[in-house]
Amino acid sequence: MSDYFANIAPVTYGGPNTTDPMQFRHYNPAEKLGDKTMAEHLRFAVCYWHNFVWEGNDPFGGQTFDRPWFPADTMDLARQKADAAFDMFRILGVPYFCFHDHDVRPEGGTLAESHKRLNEMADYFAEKMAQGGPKLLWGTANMFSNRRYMSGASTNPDPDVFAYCASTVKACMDVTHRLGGENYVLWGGREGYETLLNTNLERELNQMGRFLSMVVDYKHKIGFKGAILIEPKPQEPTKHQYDFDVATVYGFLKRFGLEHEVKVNVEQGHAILAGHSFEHELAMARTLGIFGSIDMNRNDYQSGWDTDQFPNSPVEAAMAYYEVLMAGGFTTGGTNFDAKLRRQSLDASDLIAAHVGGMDICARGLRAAHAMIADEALEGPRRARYAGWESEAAAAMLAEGATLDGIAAQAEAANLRPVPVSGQQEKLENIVSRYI
Ligand code: XLS
Ligand code: NI
Ligand code: NI
Repeated sequence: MSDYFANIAPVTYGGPNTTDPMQFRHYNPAEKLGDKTMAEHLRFAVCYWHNFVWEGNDPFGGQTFDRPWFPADTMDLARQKADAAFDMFRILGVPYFCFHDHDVRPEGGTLAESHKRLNEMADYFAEKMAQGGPKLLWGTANMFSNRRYMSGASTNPDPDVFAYCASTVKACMDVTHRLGGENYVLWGGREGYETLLNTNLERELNQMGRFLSMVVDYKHKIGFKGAILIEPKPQEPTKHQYDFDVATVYGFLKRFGLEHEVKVNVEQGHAILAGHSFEHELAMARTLGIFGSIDMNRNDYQSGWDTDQFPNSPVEAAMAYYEVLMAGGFTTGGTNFDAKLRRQSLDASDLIAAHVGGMDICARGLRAAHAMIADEALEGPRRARYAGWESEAAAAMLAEGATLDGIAAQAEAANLRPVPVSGQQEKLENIVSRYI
């Protein structure tokens, strides 16, 4: 226990009319939607890094937050940080959390010392998890903050960095496995480049492919049953990130024969930076068979960088959960809040209220999505739009044996004059609004 959240009671469901900012209005964990409860559908996770590590700095100014465990450079402070974190998990009643190695332990003077500290913190977590604390949705390695990674992690020109990364990822996978983690995430971090003038793009891609193949081999070697997830992001920190978006990642996985081994963790803010909507990225992942998990946040539409704000749009959440449900819902994945406060939100209660609001937005979105699917509110019109393809003649055009010149001959003989049909976008948007 820490006293950081001492005056804050566990958050409960107050119903749609509550005006208490520390109560849920929409997230009612035990409420059933179809055959699952809201908690089972959403599988919320709180992230360690934005909440307990980030100090509120931006490019023009340093620390604004004043947390008792800062600067967290001793194991003692790391444990204080963990105490506060697990208190917050309990107050929010979230079933999962996520962390990087670097979030939870101060780096040691040697690799071995760093791993020893990570394992000590994992022991500390294990005790707390056994006392009813949340489970681990995913673990990951921070291979982007330290200057040793400035030219890449597995894509680094220096083979020593590649080897250092192997040791780091192995240690993080071991800890994730030991804590019963349900996924292991690799976000590309510095896997990209600033300028082609100094970059051998072909070599770097091959290094990254080899590294990922070895990660997959190691997963099987230790019997880790969770999913390996890549988290696409198009820019920031490097100008050209190799894991640009879902489609790019799929091409990469195909090239290295890993498309049945690795899935994606899709983040709303990253989708927007890639010039996509969140639902586009999720629909793409579902279609390609690599949908895994989501990082829930929202991005500023004007800024051009990853603002990691808490979600506040029920329409965007509805469209996202629509795709999650259409993909069959989460299996090992979940909803990780990869979201941070604004740097002026100084109070412990801001951390709680931000998550309460975010969880409510997701619950609202989920509820709308679930109802739209049950009523076929969108699938009905969508099916009608493609109904022409149900005729035998139309289906034959896509069947094995059909040829371009054969179809051309038929089209010419029938003297086809296709009649344009309304796409009805506004009517469909109105349907979505009705469900919110
Ligand atoms: C950064 C990413 C990062 C990953 C985990 O933009 O979102 O936080 O989720 O390394
Ligand atoms: Ni993320
Ligand atoms: Ni991000």
